[in-house]
Amino acid sequence: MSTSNVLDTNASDDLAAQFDQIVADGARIEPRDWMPDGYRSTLIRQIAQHAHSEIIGMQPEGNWLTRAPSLRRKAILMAKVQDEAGHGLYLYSAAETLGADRADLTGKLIEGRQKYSSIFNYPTPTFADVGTIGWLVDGAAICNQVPLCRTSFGPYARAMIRVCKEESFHQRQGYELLTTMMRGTPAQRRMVQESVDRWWWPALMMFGPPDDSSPNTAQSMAWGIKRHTNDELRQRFVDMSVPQAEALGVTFPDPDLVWNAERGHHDFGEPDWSEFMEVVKGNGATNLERIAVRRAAHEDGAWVRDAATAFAAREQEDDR
Ligand code: FAQ
Repeated sequence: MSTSNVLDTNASDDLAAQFDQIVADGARIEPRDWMPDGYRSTLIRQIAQHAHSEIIGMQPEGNWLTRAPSLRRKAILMAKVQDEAGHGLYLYSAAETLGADRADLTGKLIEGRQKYSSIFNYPTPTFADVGTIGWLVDGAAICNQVPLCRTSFGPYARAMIRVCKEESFHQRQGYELLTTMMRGTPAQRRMVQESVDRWWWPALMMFGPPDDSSPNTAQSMAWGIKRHTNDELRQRFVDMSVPQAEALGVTFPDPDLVWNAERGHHDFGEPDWSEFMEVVKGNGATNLERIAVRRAAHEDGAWVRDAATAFAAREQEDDR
């Protein structure tokens, strides 16, 4: 081995040791720091999937913007859907600090080469779904994302702090909407229960496959990207949701859901993982529609991107 190769090996050993120490200390890796290629690509995969979910996640509730039952509900819903767009933007920016290109990520989403959360491939046929998404979908998102405020990559952790604050408001508005409907007519109460029946199992699937069939969890935990496993967070979500359902006056569609005093947790049934796999493969009820809407929005926005690029080029020209 030549002298320069020995020096290179020693230098990269030092960098890897520094990286391991930062992770072991629970401190943050920043974009300028050395990181293993697998750490970078895992983060780009997860952050991109997360960003795509926020953007595609505007559609199911956005479906109700033109038909919200009052001005107050419309204003709340509009603010929530706009917040999700903002979350997508923070996340794409975090991915860019890792060297990813935003246009490339958008292209991969539209071409079906990158995933987004399974939960957004279910339809929203009633206004109660707006409340249920806020309560259960944002509730599951919070459960998953609060630990990500301590994830080992600095820009992702910092983005999550703001996202979680906004998601808490989203969850409360959903729960408040459902509480109002539960105080309404028998038909409104039935609408809430029917909506909860449709969203409960898909919400549990948001946490990802069971730990024994999750290929990424072990390495992501070792790198401090994930702080808890998929099953740990799913259990936390079930335990959190049961008393909220009781207070609301609805039930979950799971005959196996029961308090287990010995474990200090609720036991619950197994989600239909074959349904999950089908949805993730693109065969859910609304996958095609979601991507078609996203593609159309991207194409309709081409003139804005062209104008912004032309303006930036002109500014540079003027500066010379
Ligand atoms: N849907 O090995 P794991 C929101 C994929 S919240 C689709 O366990 P990992 C807020 C996974 O990518 C929703 N695919 O993977 C909102 C992997 O595939 P790959 C977004 C899923 O990454 C509310 C494969 O299965 N939140 O948007 C799903 O360690 C209301 C094996 O899985 C986040 O993205 C799924 N549910 O753990 C917006 C949170 N689960 O890439 C609007 C950040 C797994 O190897 C309205 N992400 N897969 O081919 C995470 O915490 C993690 O990525 C997990 C998955 C936990 C989702």
